[in-house]
Amino acid sequence: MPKADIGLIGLAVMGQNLVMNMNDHGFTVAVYNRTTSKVDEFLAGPAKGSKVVGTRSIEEFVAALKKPRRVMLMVKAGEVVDQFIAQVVPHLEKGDIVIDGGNSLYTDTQRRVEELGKKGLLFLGSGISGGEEGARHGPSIMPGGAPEAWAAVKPIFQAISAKVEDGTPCCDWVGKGGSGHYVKMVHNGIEYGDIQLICETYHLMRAAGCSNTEMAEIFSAWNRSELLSYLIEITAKILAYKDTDGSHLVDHILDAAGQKGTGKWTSIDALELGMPLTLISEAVYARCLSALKEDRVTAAKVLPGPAPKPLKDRKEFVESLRQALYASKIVSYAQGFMLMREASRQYGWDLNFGAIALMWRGGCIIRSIFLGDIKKAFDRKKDLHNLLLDDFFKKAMTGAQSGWRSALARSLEWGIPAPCMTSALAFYDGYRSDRLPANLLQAQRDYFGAHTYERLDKPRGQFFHTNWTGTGGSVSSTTYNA
Ligand code: NBP
Repeated sequence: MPKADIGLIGLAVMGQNLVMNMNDHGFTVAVYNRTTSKVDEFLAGPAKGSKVVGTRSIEEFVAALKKPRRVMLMVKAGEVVDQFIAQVVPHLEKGDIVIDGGNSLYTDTQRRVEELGKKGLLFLGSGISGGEEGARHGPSIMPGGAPEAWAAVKPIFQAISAKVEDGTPCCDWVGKGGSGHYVKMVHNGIEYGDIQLICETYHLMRAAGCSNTEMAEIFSAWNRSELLSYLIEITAKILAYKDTDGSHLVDHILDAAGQKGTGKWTSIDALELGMPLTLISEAVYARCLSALKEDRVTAAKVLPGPAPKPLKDRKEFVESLRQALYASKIVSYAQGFMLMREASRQYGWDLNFGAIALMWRGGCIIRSIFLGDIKKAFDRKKDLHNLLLDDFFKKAMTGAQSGWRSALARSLEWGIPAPCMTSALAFYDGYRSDRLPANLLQAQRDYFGAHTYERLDKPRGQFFHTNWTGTGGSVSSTTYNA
């Protein structure tokens, strides 16, 4: 007799913890894993004494599920997801649901929703964030795909997800197609930005002579301000953490960053959509540059640059860094929401931005008090065009601006790179400029390639070409934007 409410394939760190979370909330979960010995280890270990049903073949796994069957995959993204879909689908019936909870590329999800849809099956691509602890005690869950599947999955997902203070789950319906994985992808991109901003702050504080212990205290204090967030909290703990010999562990860690691709995907999609996602892209490049450790060690011996100078007032500098971090973070989120707004428009998803801010408010790696402020901004104005134009954030930017500029002036003077903070300020100054030098740029394009230009004194959409040299023709190139 089938008895499991849901089945989960993939018993690595995320899968195991999600299963135990579902079990704690009263759901019976059937599990399967390619290496079936892991099923036995799980049943004898973390799942001992639980209602979890272990299975050792796909047939046994599917047979253990109540109808409509809910099959969740928590496996390595990419081909492995397609392989498991191919194995499971022959055993499913119309109306059954397949959920991919891994970090899949949203275009793959889009394709899978369509392919399974043709077979009468409902596919969901659901981003899940919060790492091991989130999976176990309440992650942020971002489901999208076949809308008909949502009602059958909602009770389980909302029960196991994180909750904000008033009990609202950090899980809501995102939208059609690949939108759930898209929103998770942007979440990860924003995470790249947040992490890099904190690292730049740390780099500048260290250059100013702050010790690890002082920095741990500063980040702890900031975690009681508008910067309160999971990433600031763990940064304080990391900076205070001592190795077995009593020295600070952070000083022994190699400065070469890893990455698994979601930041890069976000930047690539921003380029595709023509959105200026400068901060997240800089964060991806900062990881790439850090990974060139050997090159940097060589260059450090050869290339000259300035050195940090002693400060008269370190406290004031630390305060300016706090402002730089806060203002840059606002720009990063403004850019992230700009990207999702454009994606929603171009891909036809009708995303609910307030709901997305709420989903990220708890459970996930970027959880913060700040996301509550973003939610409030979208509550004030559902179709808010840009976060920077909301009164709360406008005021915050005004308050943080002088510190932001002076902190970055120091970074330039001292030769300490702060690519994300600097690009954030360049974006801010560009976004608030009613005139940029693109008039000259358009003239250059028209000069060398007859690419045409629009005029300030003529309606938009009317294009002109000038025979700049007197020797060119009057034929212009076709006008389009890639
Ligand atoms: P992994 O991403 O390490 O995947 C492990 C699972 O994939 C195991 O069940 C493994 O089976 C299976 N697998 C692999 Br690897 N190669 C396979 C193959 N060729 N054929 C069949 N199965 C294969 O686990 P995870 O870290 O728990 O993450 C699961 C998903 O969730 C991923 O998409 C990940 O990106 C995403 N995610 C992870 C985190 C996190 O903090 N780790 C957070 C949020 C989302 P085996 O046991 O037989 O090798």
